[in-house]
Amino acid sequence: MSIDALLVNPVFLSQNEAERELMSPYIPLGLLYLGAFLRERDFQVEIFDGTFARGNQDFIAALETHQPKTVGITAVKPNGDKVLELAAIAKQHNAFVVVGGPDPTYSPDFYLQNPAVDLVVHHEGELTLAEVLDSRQGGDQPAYALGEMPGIAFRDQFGELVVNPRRDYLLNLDQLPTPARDMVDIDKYLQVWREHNGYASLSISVSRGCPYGCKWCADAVHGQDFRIRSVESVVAEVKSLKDIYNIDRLRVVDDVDGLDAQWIADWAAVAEQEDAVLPFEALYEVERQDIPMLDIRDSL
Ligand code: B12
Ligand code: SF4
Repeated sequence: MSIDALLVNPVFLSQNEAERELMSPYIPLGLLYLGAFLRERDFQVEIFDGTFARGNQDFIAALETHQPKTVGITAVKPNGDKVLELAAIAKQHNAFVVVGGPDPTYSPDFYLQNPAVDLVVHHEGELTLAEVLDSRQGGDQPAYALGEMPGIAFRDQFGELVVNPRRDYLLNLDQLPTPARDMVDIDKYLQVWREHNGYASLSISVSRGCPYGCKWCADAVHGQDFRIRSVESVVAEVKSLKDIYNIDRLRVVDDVDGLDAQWIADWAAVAEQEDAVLPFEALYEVERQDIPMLDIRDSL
């Protein structure tokens, strides 16, 4: 059976000594958001997670099993070459190859210089990837046929790089489905965390965007428009992570947290009411002197 899309996490513990030394593998949350969003729109979608795979042979087996029309690979800078290696394998299996995530957002040219990559999706990915899959249904057209669709980059008929403007950010994050954690082997992640760190942690995203605009990071994937989920939706997700996976800690993977002290206070209050309290770690803007989050966290 040929599925619509295979989403790929190119981080292989088996091939990455630095990650093996840490042994704190994080689920590919961006892909799990994309997976949930596509599934909700009735696309047939699977995830190939390199984390516990033996090597490229497992990726090839996934391509042969699923015969995906589109392969979508997520990329950060240190994985760039690995992403291109997997893209070439996917291309040999006749897939339309899309690359997305932080590094293709910064450097679409690095990926599109390689003929194995058909398309870059830059910035927030849910709406753009769904629209790409929709537009390509029933056809084998080249990437440039997608024309002026926002949020993409491709090579035109003459091989020149075209980067379309980004798509507007999603304003109401509560409209997004919960990340499809069932699409990866969560039990294995938790087992590794417990064995190597003595506790089990899973990641969660509470907000998107960061208003600070530090020079080296000014064009972050989720932009400068800070958007935050409702306290209720976050508490419901944490409660389900606690109940289903029995985790000990949370890693909040937002660009920046603690901007809105009232939101943090409300989160703490509702979490206590709903028995959804867990220790967490998060990123905070380094020059801010007020740290309301730490007081509240300590009081839990
Ligand atoms: C949390 C975090 C971590 C955590 C957890 C990472 C993880 N694997 O979950 C830890 C601490 C482990 C970490 C490690 C590293 N990180 Co980090 N991290 C982040 C942070 C703050 C949030 C990432 C996140 O989960 N966001 C939430 C999810 C929902 O968003 P997302 O992943 O971006 O996915 C969306 C879009 O990007 C897009 N998308 C993503 N993939 C794909 C794929 C396709 C096909 C499509 C269509 C779309 C798409 O759609 C998604 C939904 O909208 C970002 C900052 C940022 N703004 O991106 C830095 C960031 C990604 N990290 C960065 C770096 C450099 C690293 C390290 C290399 C650091 C180091 N030197 O070791 C390592 C690499 C780890 C690895 N092996 O991959 C850089 C990457 C820069 C670059 N040019 O690539 C960033 C952007 C920080 C920065 N501003 O410099 N990181
Ligand atoms: S505070 Fe962090 S996420 Fe925000 S712009 Fe600066 S480095 Fe980027």
